[in-house]
Amino acid sequence: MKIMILGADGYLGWPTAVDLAFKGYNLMLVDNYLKRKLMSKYKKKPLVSSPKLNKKVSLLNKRKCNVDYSNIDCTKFINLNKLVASFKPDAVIHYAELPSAPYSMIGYDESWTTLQNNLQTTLNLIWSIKNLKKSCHIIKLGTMGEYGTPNIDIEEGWINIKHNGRKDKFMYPRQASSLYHTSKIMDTDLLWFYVRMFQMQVTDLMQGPVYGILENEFMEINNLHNTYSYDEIFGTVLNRFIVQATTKQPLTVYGSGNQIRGYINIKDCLKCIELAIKNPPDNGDMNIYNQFTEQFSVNQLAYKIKKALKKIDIDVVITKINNPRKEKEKHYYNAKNNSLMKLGLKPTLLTNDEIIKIAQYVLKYKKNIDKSIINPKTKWV
Ligand code: USQ
Repeated sequence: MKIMILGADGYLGWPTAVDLAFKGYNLMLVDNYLKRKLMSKYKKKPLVSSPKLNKKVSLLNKRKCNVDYSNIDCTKFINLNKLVASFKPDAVIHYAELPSAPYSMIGYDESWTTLQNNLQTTLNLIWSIKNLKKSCHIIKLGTMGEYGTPNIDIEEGWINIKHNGRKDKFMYPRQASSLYHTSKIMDTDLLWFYVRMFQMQVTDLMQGPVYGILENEFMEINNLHNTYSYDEIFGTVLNRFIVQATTKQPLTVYGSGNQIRGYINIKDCLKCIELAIKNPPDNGDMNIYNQFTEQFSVNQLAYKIKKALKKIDIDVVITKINNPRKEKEKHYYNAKNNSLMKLGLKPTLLTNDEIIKIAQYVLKYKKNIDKSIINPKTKWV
């Protein structure tokens, strides 16, 4: 099967490429390094740096993988259209979006860059696939944050509504709390519109905050690490907490810490991607799956880390700081996540061992940690 991965240099893109390459898929990796450029502009860096795709791909192909790469900018339609027409993918995994809520809230330029990059890439992909004149499954990484924190159960993508004696099925209401998350809502809407217009095949994976690293011998031996971010803009909460804990800094719980999210280990994210590849919707249909395995409040997460790391003699301090974001801190949260399990996902739960494994990885590269980039400076209002 020929698979194109947009955003193949990133935290999820690169491990996905390694995973699928060793499973024998024929891959085309695409990235224009926008995230690297922004990280360097805002003086942020990942825990361990890694080479660009040319080097990474040549190492994969030395191991008999079938992988090519291109560093085109997907916001330029001509480039993406040409690449799709020549590679003729059976599926495209679309990660090529700016993923940071804090980045999108810095100011006008950052909000526009997020909106423009994310929507233009999605629209260009839709039209490139339409021009291909062949069935091609778009697998788009969405986000649980599109739903926000409604006072009712969160369904998987769709909801049946009964109104004045009649009923119909609609997309579940979406109400995000950052411009980034709002750009993902607009993405979903675009895809759903064109599924109806062009009979496309789309899977939208509504992922919660992802954490951890892919333990992979090939990546380890060749120093081709995940881009594990821990800074205030590009790091997600669990990865940040582990870095704070291992450098003896207090875990920064924003506000009351009662905000609940659905979390997922990066290893499970890769399993979900393969399940999506193997279970495409019919033409003119859109699968929407909630991609998380467990729900916790930020406080519960912080205490889990404290408890686990005590076992390796790390004393964790937890502190509550003024919430730099505008989000509900006390709310109902009950999101469904049965679909991926029904397809075969066996969740990797956040056990003490899993937390310790991530901490041991971080400890190995402790000398690289820049403490000055951790504390939140970006405020929503
Ligand atoms: N939080 C803290 N302390 C921190 C950092 C975050 O308490 O030091 C809190 C936040 O206030 C929030 C929760 O932890 O309530 C999650 O924050 P996050 O930064 O881990 O996640 P978020 O900004 O929502 O975005 C991340 C990814 C994004 C993905 C999303 C899934 O950056 O790409 O779409 O997780 S979800 O949150 O379900 O929308």
